[in-house]
Amino acid sequence: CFGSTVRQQRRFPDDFIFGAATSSYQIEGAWNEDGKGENIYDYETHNYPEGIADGSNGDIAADSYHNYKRDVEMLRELGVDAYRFSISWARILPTGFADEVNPAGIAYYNNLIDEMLKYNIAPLVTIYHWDLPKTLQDLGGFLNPEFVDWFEDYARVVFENFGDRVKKFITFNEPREICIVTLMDTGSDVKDKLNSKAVTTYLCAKHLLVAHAKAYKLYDQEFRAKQGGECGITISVNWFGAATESPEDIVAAELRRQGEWGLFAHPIFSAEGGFPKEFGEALIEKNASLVLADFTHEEKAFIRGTADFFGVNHYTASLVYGNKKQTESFLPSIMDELEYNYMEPDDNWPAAASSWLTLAPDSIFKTLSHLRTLYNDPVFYITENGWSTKNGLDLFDDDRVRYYRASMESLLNSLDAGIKLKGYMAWSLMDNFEWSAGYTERFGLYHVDFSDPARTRTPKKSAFVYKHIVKHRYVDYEYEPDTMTMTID
Ligand code: GBH
Repeated sequence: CFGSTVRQQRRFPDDFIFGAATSSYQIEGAWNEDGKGENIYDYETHNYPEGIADGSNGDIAADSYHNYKRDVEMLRELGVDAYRFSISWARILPTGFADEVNPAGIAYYNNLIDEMLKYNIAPLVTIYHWDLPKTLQDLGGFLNPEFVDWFEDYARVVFENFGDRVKKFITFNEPREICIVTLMDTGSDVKDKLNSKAVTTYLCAKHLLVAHAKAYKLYDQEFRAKQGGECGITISVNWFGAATESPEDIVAAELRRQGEWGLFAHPIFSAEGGFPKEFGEALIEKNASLVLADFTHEEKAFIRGTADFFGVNHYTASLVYGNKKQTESFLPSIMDELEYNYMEPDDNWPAAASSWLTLAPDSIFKTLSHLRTLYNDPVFYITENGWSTKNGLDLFDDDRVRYYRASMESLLNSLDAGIKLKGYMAWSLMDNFEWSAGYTERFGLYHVDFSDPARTRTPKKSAFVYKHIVKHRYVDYEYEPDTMTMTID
């Protein structure tokens, strides 16, 4: 019953949006060109290179600042409908503040957007994908209550300049990673500031969510009528399943889900708003940090319902064991407080180059079904999903092909179940600076030669397979590219 003929009958609807994703710091380079300001990753990688696996940085990265036309050409080769990229805050607002706009920065994104629109490729713009202006970090970053206004001012500049052509905005990429994980393994300043105590996690979450809601309302009230687009947020939602049917495992898995993503999803998407209830209770028993950072009634109401869609970055899954404590805590603050239970992937799940990434069965479907029930059937986009291989010329990336095909089946399962899933963005269009892994882990559909000043991009086998799926709207397991030369159809 696993025959390819059976699977081939399942097709993606014509209006399902396929795309690919990147983020500014990971691809752009040109870190100090044409008036761009310094951001926290410039600062971190320059001052604490030991925190990056290969001591590298994003100074040049894939040099997309100079290669954006080639990037759009790659999107045309793939035949995708959309491209998700992010705006570098310090490139358009070098001081972080909106009173000084950098025309060269605005011009770069205008050129990129116009180039995409020439070929009917829709921009999906992430307003913030981790590269905070250093000036704002020096003022406390997300922990400063003023952050909400800095972000609203920045969002206004983005809507004003690009909203005539951009119809989908994502305020933040992965609040969990911003408030809990950011740079945690670089031994850095930013990490120490953000993670020294659990309370900072909750304060960060609170300010981030209020900032998101402010930007959403700004769009809704001042831009939507004339620009006609949508605004949402992207949260990293991996699947955390109970290891067994035992009550301990079930309770532990639920607590884990709420601590991993409920903290950020619940305030926006739940009917009651605020931090997840059980999670709050568990913490309040421990200490007062959540209480200190909890929302006021007004804030709860202000944040609730502020998303036209739910962007989900989904990569993997873990099994949670209620009877085993996590010995070494990966996320220092929040995990210690909650005494999170142990979790690990199933031994049988294939492992990627990244330690945290395995191919888990049908995990997109499991995740979306769960979210759909919890949050009253929202519109979803998968805004990231992808597989890492080790540094090297991995052009025949059959393990990435296997991962993408499995994801496609899980998307189809979600569509069959009636989940309002509108699109899928592969991470990533091309190899890029993989944060603390530097260039040692590669997620691209296109290989990038980082030793070549031209940063030549070469399609991998997965690019051909993805292109075939996008074009024919089904997964053909027999398909093999007959040449590794890409064309634009
Ligand atoms: C996404 O995060 C990011 O949005 C994107 O920028 C990134 O390139 C992509 O995933 C691939 O990583 O190495 O054990 O310290 C996904 C969530 C959270 C996964 C942090 C990696 C670090 C685990 N990420 N996590 S570890």
